[in-house]
Amino acid sequence: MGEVKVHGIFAGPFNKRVELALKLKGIKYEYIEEDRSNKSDELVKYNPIYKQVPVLVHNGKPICESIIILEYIDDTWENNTIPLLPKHPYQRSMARFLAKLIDEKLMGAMYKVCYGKGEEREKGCDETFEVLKYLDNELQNKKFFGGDSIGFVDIVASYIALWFGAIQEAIGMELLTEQKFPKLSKWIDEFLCCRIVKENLPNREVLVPLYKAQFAAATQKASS
Ligand SMILES: N[C@@H](CCC(=O)N[C@@H](CS)C(=O)NCC(=O)O)C(=O)O
Repeated sequence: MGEVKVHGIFAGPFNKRVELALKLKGIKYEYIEEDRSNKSDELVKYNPIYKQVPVLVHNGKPICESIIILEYIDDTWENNTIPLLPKHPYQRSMARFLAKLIDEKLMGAMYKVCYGKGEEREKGCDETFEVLKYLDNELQNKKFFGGDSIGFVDIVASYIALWFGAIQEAIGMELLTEQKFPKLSKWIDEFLCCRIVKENLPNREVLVPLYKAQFAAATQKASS
């Protein structure tokens, strides 16, 4: 197994993906909390371009970017557990496509919803609905995106299960409703009920004030 370390920040959606994957695989790791305003020398050394968390350090070698780290974890510890990514090449590609859709399209759209005004914000809402609808259809009658158990896409989509709801509450908008997205809503309930998820993700009640403060600071900065 070797020495495994994860650099993260409290309640960070990207490092929580990595931690969830390690927990699901039963890999022990040391967690190193970073301070966003005073990043450690190790973080800057390990991720010199982006200087962001998460960084996974395995036997002294750093790996950056949450999705790349998830694939590394799956490839490195493949013997002892259910794989995170499907084996079939087409399904693997689809899983990677959905992960990219969440990270680029959905998060980009939510940025417009949170920080945009007027038309920009409306565009953000439309784009958000488009991705959520796609994901809702993608679930078909499966319990998880990965089938009967949590897989790669479920871990990436933990952002939707938890952080998305907290952001909605913080900005006072309800975009993901059971009526509009019944399958995705059911998936959120199933996902958040899993022991490993409950034990390792932060409480929504903790996230909402953090986002409220973040949005209030951005509004104040924009108006000053
Ligand atoms: N695409 C990256 C995003 C990582 C990211 O945005 N990390 C944030 C924390 S949630 C960060 O380190 N922010 C600090 C900064 O940018 O200064 C990934 O998937 O790992």
